[in-house]
Amino acid sequence: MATAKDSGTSLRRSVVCPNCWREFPPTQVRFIAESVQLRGDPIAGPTEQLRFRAMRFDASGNAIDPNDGRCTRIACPRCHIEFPRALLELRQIPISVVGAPGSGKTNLLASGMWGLAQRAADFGLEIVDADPRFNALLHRNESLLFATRDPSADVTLPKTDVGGNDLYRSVRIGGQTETLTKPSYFVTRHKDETRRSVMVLYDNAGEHFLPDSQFAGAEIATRHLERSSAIVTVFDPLQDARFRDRFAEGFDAPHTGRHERQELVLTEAIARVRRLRSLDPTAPIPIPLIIALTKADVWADKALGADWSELDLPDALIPRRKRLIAKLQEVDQLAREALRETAPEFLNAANILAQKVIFVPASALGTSPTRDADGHFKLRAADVRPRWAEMPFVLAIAMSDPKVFPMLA
Ligand SMILES: Nc1nc2c(ncn2[C@@H]2O[C@H](COP(=O)(O)OP(=O)(O)OP(=O)(O)O)[C@@H](O)[C@H]2O)c(=O)[nH]1
Ligand SMILES: [Mg+2]
Ligand SMILES: [Zn+2]
Repeated sequence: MATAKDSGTSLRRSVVCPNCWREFPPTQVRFIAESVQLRGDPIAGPTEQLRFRAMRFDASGNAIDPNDGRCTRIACPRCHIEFPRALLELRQIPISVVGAPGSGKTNLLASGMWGLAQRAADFGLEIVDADPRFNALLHRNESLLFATRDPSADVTLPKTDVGGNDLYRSVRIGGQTETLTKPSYFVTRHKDETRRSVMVLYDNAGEHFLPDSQFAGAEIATRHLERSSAIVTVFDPLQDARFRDRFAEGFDAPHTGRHERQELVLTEAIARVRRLRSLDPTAPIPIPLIIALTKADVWADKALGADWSELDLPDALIPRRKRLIAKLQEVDQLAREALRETAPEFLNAANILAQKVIFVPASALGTSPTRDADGHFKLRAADVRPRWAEMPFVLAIAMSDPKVFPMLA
């Protein structure tokens, strides 16, 4: 097959579909027809190009569709959803982003992945888009936050829909419609390693994680929890009255509804992990849990000390990793202290639910939306100045690779 020949690497023995989690050998992959006449697919839908099993290939190994079109795009044999060709060769690191509505997941993903693209080398990482077409939504959000020219323009990101085509794909399998969450894909490599991996990132509407979710398909839309190598749980301390009173008195910003019991979102997510993977319902899960304490711009100076995000890293790679992890562990302890005082049930839930838990403060925006003259909240482009937004994702990559980061094992 072209991918294998072109890149000089070999195909994996089996691939797991990042959308429906079917495991299949690469030889069963479907190609996506390019000929305009071959429109309509029984599973992907009438506006999609036909998916087919290739019988004919050109000299470079690309499939030839029944109308002689040259096809390079590939899809899953079960759900027929397209995925990047890199998945045929590289290990996946799926990362689920979990959190209550309005906790800050979408802003953290956009700001964090932007920050990681700028500063990957600082953390001994390389990171590139697996194929930008799949990351369009994330890139749109990044561009709005960080490439808006007019400094006073409002760059508020929209709330994540519970349905819709931007983030979800509906397919018809065996007469049933399934709505699956579309991930973003990045190829990552640790500087001193040759092996590359594909980081697969899932965002959802917070409503999908609520224990009593009224949304049909919430379980299917969060089925990535079955495969994730790490879970980033976004906890918004400002949704908790006790925390607000102690560390953010007088805080005034838009709220999409207060979720005082965010530990229930976490408990529900972990319950789904256990159900989907048939794990002991009482034992801590073996998947690393990274708790991103968001909106740190509002509360962290008071709760953790004004120097919480200062990071002076040495040049050499190994001491640099050690220093980074030492700093993150130090801040984790400070954050635990602040939570012990204000939201002990959340701290306890996290400790009981997973074997490896780390708390990391992060500010996706570095500022809160402010009220303008007409009373509406607005986020000015010029005010966006993230701090540590990439850290939860650095940790997710590091904790999925205890060989490279033994200090986290
Ligand atoms: N102060 C401050 N506010 C933030 C930050 N990140 C997000 N917010 C605000 O929090 C609100 C919700 O942010 P989102 O990223 O949309 O939250 P979400 O978790 O994706 O929400 P759903 O899509 O509804 O589940 C918005 O009003 C943001 O402006 C931050 O770093 N600091
Ligand atoms: Mg969102
Ligand atoms: Zn699939």
